[in-house]
Amino acid sequence: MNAPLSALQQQAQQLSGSVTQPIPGSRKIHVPGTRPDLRVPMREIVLTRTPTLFGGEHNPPVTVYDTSGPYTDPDVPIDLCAGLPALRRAWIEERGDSECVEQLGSAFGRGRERDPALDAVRFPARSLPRRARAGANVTQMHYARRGIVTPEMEFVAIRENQRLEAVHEAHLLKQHPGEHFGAAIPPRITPEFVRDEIARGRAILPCNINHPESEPMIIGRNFLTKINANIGNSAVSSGIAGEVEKLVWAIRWGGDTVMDLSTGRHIHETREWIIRNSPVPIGTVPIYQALEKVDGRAEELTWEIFRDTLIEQAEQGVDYFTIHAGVLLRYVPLTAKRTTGIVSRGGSIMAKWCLAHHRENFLYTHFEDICEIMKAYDVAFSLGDGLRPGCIADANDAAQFGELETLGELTRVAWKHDVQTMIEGPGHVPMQLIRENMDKQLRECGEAPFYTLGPLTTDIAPGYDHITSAIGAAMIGWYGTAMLCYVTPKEHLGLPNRQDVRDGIMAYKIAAHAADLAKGHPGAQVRDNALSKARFEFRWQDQFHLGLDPEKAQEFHDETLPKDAHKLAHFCSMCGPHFCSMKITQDVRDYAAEHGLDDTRALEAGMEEMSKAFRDQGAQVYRVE
Ligand code: IRN
Ligand code: FE2
Repeated sequence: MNAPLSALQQQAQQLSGSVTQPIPGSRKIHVPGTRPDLRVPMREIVLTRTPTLFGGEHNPPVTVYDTSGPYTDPDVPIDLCAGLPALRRAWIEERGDSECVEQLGSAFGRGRERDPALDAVRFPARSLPRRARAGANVTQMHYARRGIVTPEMEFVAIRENQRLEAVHEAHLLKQHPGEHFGAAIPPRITPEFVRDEIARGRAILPCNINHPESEPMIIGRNFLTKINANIGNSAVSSGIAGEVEKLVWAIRWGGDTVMDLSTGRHIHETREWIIRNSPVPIGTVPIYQALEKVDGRAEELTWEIFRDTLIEQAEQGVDYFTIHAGVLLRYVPLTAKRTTGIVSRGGSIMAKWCLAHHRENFLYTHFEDICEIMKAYDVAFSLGDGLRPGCIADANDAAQFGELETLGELTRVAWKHDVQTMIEGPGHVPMQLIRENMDKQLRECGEAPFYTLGPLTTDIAPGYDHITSAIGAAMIGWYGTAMLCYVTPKEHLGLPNRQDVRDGIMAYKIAAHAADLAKGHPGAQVRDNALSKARFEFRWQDQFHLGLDPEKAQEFHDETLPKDAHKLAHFCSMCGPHFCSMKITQDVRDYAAEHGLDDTRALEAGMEEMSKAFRDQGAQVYRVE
């Protein structure tokens, strides 16, 4: 690497340091599978011992699902210009059903502008793109339906179990039974269960054969609830390196998949950089790029331009495509009386095309042709909800539900081709109308995974739509939605920045985990129990480390009690030393133990004596300085 670096490469190399710090209190571990190249990364949160005051026992580490990829692994050198190691390459090649092809995509005009500096960057791990051999079908659904367990399926089985077998402590496993609305979550996920769910169409494992860098993950309602983060420049560009940094940032905080919604300049190159550096599946909306190719004039779109765009992106390694094939000509008039009409970008492009030509949506009429492309690379469908409601007033209307029925019809066509499929859902829906969406989706779409945008449960809080939507996301996740598409605080207002991405992801991690708790996923409560114990025992660092955002928790605590000594203090600044309920509870327990009483009798033992004991103790224990 002695050649002079382009400005972009320099920028990319600097970036890598800022987002690759290990997550505080955690270490990367790898759980081995049945073959030496199958090692499932997880994050182990290492805890301190309980202070002697509380019994002094060892607290076992807590293992959590880890989306952050090699970026938080100190053993893997990161160079964004080189891309990530191709983890799945051998698995893909040894199946023997795909072959390298001359890159068709480049012949289709990658975009109108090409920048020699961008073209100079070659990803070494990247050879020619692969595609299925003639007559072959390389989808995970196709293998599953033939009874084959792929290494990808074994990988996700291990990953979903979050190493629960290592948990022995009864208090950590204490868990309320769930209410799971007809889902069938087994106590332990096996590779065969993964295979059967994929074969049945109830889960998808998005993994394009041209994205060997990805760490397999699964989307389905009998698995942990996943979240998607959207990134992508618009005309107001943040630049390629900026987009890659957003990706690394989004997965650091827990994004399970990332959608690149780039439009504007260098769309092909931006995507190449994102995919080569992404350990999570990447989704796109190909109609956006097709629209760029016709200079933004929707009526000039053709099936051929769209088809070439699909192939171009499939060759790059996009793992799932949002395709708005359910926006039928006859549904468009149903949106006329809506308060906010059509709010989906892809939906409005297709509605415009349908009206301009007075013809049926070409995505619908060419749907089987699209399936042929999907199965040659294993790209999964994310059938777009182009007619989703854009406000509370339009929720669950005829246009939305008509489209959902068509998406059900298309799901059956996709399954005929063994193409993995999920269904996109709304939008804006008040709480009392959410359940109807989930029930109808399961019924119409044969239980194919639902992937919803929120839903936002009210329209009155611009600036806080990560919250209005996380409320709906938690509900619909509980009812059975498999993946939640995040909404950031900038929704409806502008492009999200770094902080907005983090805030959006946090809101959605909360919604997804709350849903998993409510559904009674085995072991979902382990982390809650460990954190609660740390909180009760005033193990402040452990409490921060077990949280979704250790850095923020630490910052907030430091704001009022910055000293190291305070990380051992038996109170926080919220109630102060004298009013800490947890401290008082502990004092009651200690008093009871000393006097051979149970907690209730201790309380009854006389307020006078109790208060004197507190006062005496307070004089020694509560002194801070
Ligand atoms: C998810 C569920 N419904 C819509 N989405 C996401 O919204 C979709 O996956 C994409 O990331 C984004 C924009 O889609 P439209 O506006 O083109 O439909
Ligand atoms: Fe909206």
